[in-house]
Amino acid sequence: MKTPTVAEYVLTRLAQLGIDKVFGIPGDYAFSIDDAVEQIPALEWVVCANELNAAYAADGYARIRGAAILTTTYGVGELSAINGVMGSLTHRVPVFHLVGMPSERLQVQNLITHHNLGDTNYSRFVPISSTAAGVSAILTPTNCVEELERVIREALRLSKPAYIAISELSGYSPLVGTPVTGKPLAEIKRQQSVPQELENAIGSILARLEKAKNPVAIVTALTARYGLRDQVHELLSKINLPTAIAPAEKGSLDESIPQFIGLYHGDFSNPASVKQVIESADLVLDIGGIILAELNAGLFTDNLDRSRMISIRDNHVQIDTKVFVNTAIDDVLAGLLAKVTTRAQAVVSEKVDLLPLLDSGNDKLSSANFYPRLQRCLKSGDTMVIETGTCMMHLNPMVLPEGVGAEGQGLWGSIGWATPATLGVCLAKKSGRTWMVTGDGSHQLTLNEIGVMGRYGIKPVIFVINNDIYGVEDFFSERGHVYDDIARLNYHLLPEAFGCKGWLTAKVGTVAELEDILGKIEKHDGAAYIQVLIPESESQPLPAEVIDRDYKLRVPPVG
Ligand SMILES: Cc1ncc(C[n+]2csc(CCOP(=O)(O)OP(=O)(O)O)c2C)c(N)n1
Repeated sequence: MKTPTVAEYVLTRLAQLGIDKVFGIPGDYAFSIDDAVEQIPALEWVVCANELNAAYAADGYARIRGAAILTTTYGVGELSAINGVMGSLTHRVPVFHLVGMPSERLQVQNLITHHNLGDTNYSRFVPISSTAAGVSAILTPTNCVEELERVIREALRLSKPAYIAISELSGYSPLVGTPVTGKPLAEIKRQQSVPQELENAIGSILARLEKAKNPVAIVTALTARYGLRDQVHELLSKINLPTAIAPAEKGSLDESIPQFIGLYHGDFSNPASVKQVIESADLVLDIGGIILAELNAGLFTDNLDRSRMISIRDNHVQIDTKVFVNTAIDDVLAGLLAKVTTRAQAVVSEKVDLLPLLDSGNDKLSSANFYPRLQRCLKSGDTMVIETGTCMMHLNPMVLPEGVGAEGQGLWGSIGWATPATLGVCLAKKSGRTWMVTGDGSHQLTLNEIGVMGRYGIKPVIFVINNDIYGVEDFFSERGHVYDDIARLNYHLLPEAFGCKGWLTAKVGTVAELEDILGKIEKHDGAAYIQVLIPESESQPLPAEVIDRDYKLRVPPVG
């Protein structure tokens, strides 16, 4: 058998994880990687509109499949992707970022080439891209086998992106060493535990659970990142604790399970009773490790007593001031599942209900009448992709029907993420529809990915909430700034302009128009793209005292 080149080997090895798409943009320094993608039958190129979009698309794909491949070129390409890669780092999504660098021959001779700053500093970008990722390596023909195994192992262990730089010359060079054949991601044990710590952690959790009178649970997205959704559901059905999620964790749970009580979001919890249920519990079992960033904690209106919390994080468990380290989250969940005593069904005082269907006929569209109708369209197996902005504030508290997943980027919060992420989610899913809701301002950052969606024949259902402003910004400041006005586009004409074939498109302003198009979408086996007119006047500032409270925290008064 012919010895593979370094680039061929790296891509073959990554494909063995179960990855079948490569998102990116080619470039001359990356040709060895770009060519290898074309040559490996298990992989398909997805040529994105720009590198940032490609990073977002890879992030969306990896959220469904567990890992993704992104490829960009030296400097100009990798730097454009960084915001997206850091979003993956924040949300703990393993994306393998392959970057083609100038050849060592050029570097050694101190020749000045393009994508540098007119100098010969070829090590300028490596630290930047490495920091954005979390795990990194520069591969050569002789270190490739070992270094790649380390990078794969560490990226999966930490659930973080990896930066893999390969020079043009190294990429085309034959591999030195014995190739490794890896397992699919689902069969890999990603973290190991120290047995004694694990046993002690599980024992302590069980003892606390045993004593607790009114315990509750919080589940975070980290569990999904480690592929533990099913184990979490199984555990919850056994321990029967009333369970909430915080906004950034939307999609971590099937919201139809009987234990689900809603959104824990400080004073903005939904239903409002969730705040009281969670904060008055004598034990909060935090499965995944809640991150109390201000937007995840109701502008810091949370009041979680650490001494009453057990946090099961990726590789440690914290119970008040006791910390158990090297306890892999899958081992902790498996141990609990095996040993926990089944508790009686949790009493859930208030269930999150479907949103009420308001208005009819020629009534103008508003958030209050749009979201309830969208909610009723979702079916088991579907995924909702949620953009940061006003739509996220409506969609996070909206309960999802059985079997409906959700993906959002509420912690990193880089607007524009959702459109390319939808491309990635669609290409990763094997069944079910992908729905996406975005504000118009966010969509303008990355809407050129619509053309890519058309090219690859995916079938998302896209709603562009058109209020002609950066509306959510008004919640946190006064209304009427010129910098919150945006270009007014005829969004529903874009799919045609971008060459998308067979897309259902419409611009809707009344309830009747919305209901008509939703009926058509249900019957349509194809993509849909709907411009939804929502009045700008909905975007009113939050009450002054709420904003003030937030500002005081950010800028403490002097004296
Ligand atoms: C990349 C990036 N740039 C800027 C921001 C700041 N920002 C947060 S939300 C937002 C406006 C979103 O407006 P739009 O998508 O129109 O949604 P709306 O709230 O109006 O429904 C902006 C500019 C950000 N979060 N990310």
